[in-house]
Amino acid sequence: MNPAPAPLRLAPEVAGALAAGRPVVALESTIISHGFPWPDNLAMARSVEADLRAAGAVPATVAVLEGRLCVGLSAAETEALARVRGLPKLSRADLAPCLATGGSGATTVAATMIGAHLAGIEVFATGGIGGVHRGASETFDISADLRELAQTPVTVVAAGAKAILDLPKTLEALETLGVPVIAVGQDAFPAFWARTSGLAAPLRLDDPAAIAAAHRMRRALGLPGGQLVANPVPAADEIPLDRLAPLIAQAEAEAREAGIAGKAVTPFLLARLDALSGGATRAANRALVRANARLAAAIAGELAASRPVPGAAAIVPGRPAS
Ligand code: PSU
Ligand code: MN
Repeated sequence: MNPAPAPLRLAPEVAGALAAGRPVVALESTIISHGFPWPDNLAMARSVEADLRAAGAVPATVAVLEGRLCVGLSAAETEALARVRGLPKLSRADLAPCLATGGSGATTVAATMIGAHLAGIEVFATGGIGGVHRGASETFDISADLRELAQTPVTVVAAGAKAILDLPKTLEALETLGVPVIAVGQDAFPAFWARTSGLAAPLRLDDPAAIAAAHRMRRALGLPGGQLVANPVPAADEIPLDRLAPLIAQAEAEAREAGIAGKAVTPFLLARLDALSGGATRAANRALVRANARLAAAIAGELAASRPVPGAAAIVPGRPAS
């Protein structure tokens, strides 16, 4: 028996752009519902969409609304998502049960990659991916985002992985999973609010065209999965690691004391750092998401420009003239 089609809903603007081969960039909804407080979350979502449009790409925010996997939201839907409290946070494991029961929820990096790929979108901009949490040898807390990057062919533009994580272990896990981790404009792996983690990035490509070519080459080789493009936070907005470190240590200690576990860990730590830094981490987070959107638009533009014209004959390798 053939499986039923996925309950996918593409916004008309997104469907039109994809059909015409114009650049489209996916955005996640967990960053709206769990990453920023109201009303900053709505302001952030609106500026990121505007940044994408200004750079010539169509924004496609992914979320589950009443049993449908939506790719592209109306302004009213984005606002409702930003206002509602206690929305489920959906990762790969949660997607099918939520859709099957007609539920609603916000998609993480992993679930957004799945929605983007089903819609035919190859580039996705966010803040920072999930990764291996500190203390993971005890808690086993490793984000499903890492495995998703290994299996779903979407290029994810992020400011590295969040500095609340164990970054050396996160890089090791990505290497094991065969995920290209590509720093942009520098050799170091960025640490979300800070431009550098002090760790070398495995790969570096400074040009959106080269990143797009590497994305295409992975497909040409028949390799599953995407790439992590690690774009450092703009220098004017960064919070250096030495200033962050004590705040992260305190937020972590509070999380342990409060018994925070599972999906609640990342939103708890982000909210505590926001308070402990007097809003500085939130301002840096907003700046880095916007920078990532601009880079993602450039990569999507390169992919669109290099896409074969619909209906054109496939290029066949020529025989040497005899
Ligand atoms: N980037 C941000 N803020 C966020 C997130 C990313 O700037 O809140 C979210 C993403 O949805 C990511 C999730 O997938 O945090 C990681 O959650 P976890 O550690 O539970 O996998
Ligand atoms: Mn987790």
